[in-house]
Amino acid sequence: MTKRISLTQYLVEQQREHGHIPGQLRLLIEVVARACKRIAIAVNKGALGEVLGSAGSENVQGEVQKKLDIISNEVLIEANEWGGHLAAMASEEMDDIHVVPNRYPQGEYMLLFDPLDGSSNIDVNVSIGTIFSVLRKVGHNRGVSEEDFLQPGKFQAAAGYCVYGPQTTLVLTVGDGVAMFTLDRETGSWVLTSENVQIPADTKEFAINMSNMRHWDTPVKRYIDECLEGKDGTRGKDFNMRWIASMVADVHRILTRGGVFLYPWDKREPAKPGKLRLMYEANPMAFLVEQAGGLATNGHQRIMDLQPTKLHERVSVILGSKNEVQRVTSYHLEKGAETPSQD
Ligand code: P6P
Repeated sequence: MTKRISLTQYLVEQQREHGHIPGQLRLLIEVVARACKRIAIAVNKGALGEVLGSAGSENVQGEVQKKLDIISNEVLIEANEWGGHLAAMASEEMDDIHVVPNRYPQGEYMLLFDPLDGSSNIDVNVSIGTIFSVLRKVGHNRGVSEEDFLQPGKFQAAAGYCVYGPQTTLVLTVGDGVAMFTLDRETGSWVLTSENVQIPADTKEFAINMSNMRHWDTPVKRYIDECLEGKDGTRGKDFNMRWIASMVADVHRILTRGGVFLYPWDKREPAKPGKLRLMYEANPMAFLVEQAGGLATNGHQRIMDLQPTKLHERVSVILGSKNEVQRVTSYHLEKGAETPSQD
């Protein structure tokens, strides 16, 4: 039974025992966690809070922004600007990076986030979430540019998400395993409810948007066909399918009970390597999944080894139970790199 301690106590004890959560990183995580509580309150209001529906604008991806996308983005920016722990921020909802204003001290870290992932689910009351990634600032001058963010995911100092579902749960790694904290609404505290999370190496559950089947590359088609053949086919077992169309919710299920998640390159837009964004979706989720014993590749190589070239670049994502990700990746490698691996 996991000892029921607060997020603060967990971070203090992790620093005391392992020494890799410096003060500024602990402050960053606590500020992000507090911001997620505020986002949860806005999300939970739903129609009562006049926060549903479209904001009537588009983000850098050309996607219609929901009101809650913008609210969540503003909550994270305002919460993190003044603390002295950050040099700059980047968000799915902002074209350019947001450098900490000169009226505040700059810190050692840079924060990237998808403030509210799964927006298409907001108005239909399905789980959504906030995804965040923490990088260390390179160099020690005050100037920060977009290029400073373009670090492979393996250099992340921390990563996590908050899923706004039946429970509000914060999932976090600082490079020493994965811990989960459930929001106690009576006290307003994040309470440790799971640590050293481990993804089973095998699974009977895959997550992919089946409506794109006719557009898939052959390695993905081969893998899913084998799953659908069930116990009479080459896999010798039946599979189940889940697709919530909210990456945070699908990844949370995989961290909790195993599975494999695929959002691969497909032929709809051949020049695009995938739909999901490398810097603030794939990299943080890959960090969490690997810390929980799983794998995360783009079909050809480890996602966290990819050298980013653009802040909002997209990537093909295959992540989850180790043995399944290895199988899908081997099918891609057998076929050769026909599809672009990066933007
Ligand atoms: P589709 C949500 O918009 C998102 O970015 C991820 O959270 C999710 O996994 C994916 O897109 C869903 O995409 O094409 O199935 O709607």
